[in-house]
Amino acid sequence: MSTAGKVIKCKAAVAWEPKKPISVVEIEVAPPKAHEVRIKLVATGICRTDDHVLTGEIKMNFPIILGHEGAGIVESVGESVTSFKPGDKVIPLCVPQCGKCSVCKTPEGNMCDKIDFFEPRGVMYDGTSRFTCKGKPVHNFVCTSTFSEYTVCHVDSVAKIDAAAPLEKVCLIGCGFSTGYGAAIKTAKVRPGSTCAVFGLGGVGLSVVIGCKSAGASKIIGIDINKDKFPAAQELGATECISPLDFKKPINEVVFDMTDGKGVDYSFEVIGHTDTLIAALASCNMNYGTSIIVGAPPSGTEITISPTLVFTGRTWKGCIFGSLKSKDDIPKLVSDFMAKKFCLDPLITHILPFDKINEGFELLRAGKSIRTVLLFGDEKHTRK
Ligand code: COD
Ligand code: ZN
Ligand code: ZN
Repeated sequence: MSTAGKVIKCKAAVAWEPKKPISVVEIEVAPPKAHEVRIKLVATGICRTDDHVLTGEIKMNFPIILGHEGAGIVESVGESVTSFKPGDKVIPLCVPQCGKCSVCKTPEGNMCDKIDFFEPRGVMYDGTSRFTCKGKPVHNFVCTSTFSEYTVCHVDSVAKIDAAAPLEKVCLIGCGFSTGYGAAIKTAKVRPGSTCAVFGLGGVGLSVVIGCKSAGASKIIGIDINKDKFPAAQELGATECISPLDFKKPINEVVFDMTDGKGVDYSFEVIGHTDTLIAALASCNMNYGTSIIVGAPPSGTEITISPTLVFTGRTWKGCIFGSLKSKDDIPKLVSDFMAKKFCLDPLITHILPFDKINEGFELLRAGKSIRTVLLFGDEKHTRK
């Protein structure tokens, strides 16, 4: 029986307030309005940014349904939707691409005016939510909310992807993979034969490593305080891995020692700490090095640096979502994945049924997982 046009009752993970576990409860998902699509999620990853909302480091409106790294199938479409139809495989976009604002019209820009991250409202563009729990509205998260069996997205926040794509893998292209890979390929534009240092080897940092390697970097130094991350980093292309805890001298000096006193061509900060931001900047060549801020530092933090660090010629830049134009670039990345240009398996350390979402967060907090993928539905749930 068709569910189009009807309210769907389904399971979702609702975060009621910061610093509390999320609970899987029954919610109501309203039908999509004009220019919106309702999506049945098949899989979703858990990203550190979801955890940052739960810890209160990133401020959002509660109650909220988090999750922004999902993939699913269109269940129904609202009025005036012509570019999607029921049955299409899609990835919700945490960074939208409306195609009309000045940023979307700028070739290099990707922070579309419709982004709901910096001054979040947690509702659809018309100011209302499609989620309720026992009749009370629940906020959405960055226009995606993938921790729900069904979600509703505006067409500007969804990309249609290859019908043959395995959703339980390409869900990572919805955030972690693209954020890191894009930072290397699009933000830094890593050159063949160059040297790179990647600070932080979580799912996003490892995706930076994949990007550096596919761009032809000759030396990729992986840096993390958790040595359990090193085998995956080496499998993906890191030529050396080091822990700052093993050295008495500052880690940027160690990086200089490892590059004949030159510093790397490109450094990436993929942790979101102010001290490692400065260490990453100081690790790249003082004249022609580029340092990329990938990790979002906690709201309200400030740093002080010597201007000489940049004055001598270094470039310091940041990126959201790897500078990718989401609606244009996500389908292309899925096609590249299908063409085996990169592999996502090493990033997926755990697969759990959706109900075990809190276990997935515990694995992330304990540093035991790179990515946990939560599966909705009846697929075989196995921990890798
Ligand atoms: N020195 C070295 N390594 C460290 C240190 C340190 N002082 N502290 C922590 N680490 C390591 C941890 O051991 C861990 O391996 C890694 O850093 C961080 O990895 P995760 O698994 O916690 O996090 P990721 O990889 O999922 O994401 C990290 C980001 C910082 C990139 C993420 O939280 C973020 O800020 N994203 C915002 C950027 C963006 O564009 N987002 C788009 C939508 S989310
Ligand atoms: Zn736009
Ligand atoms: Zn994310």
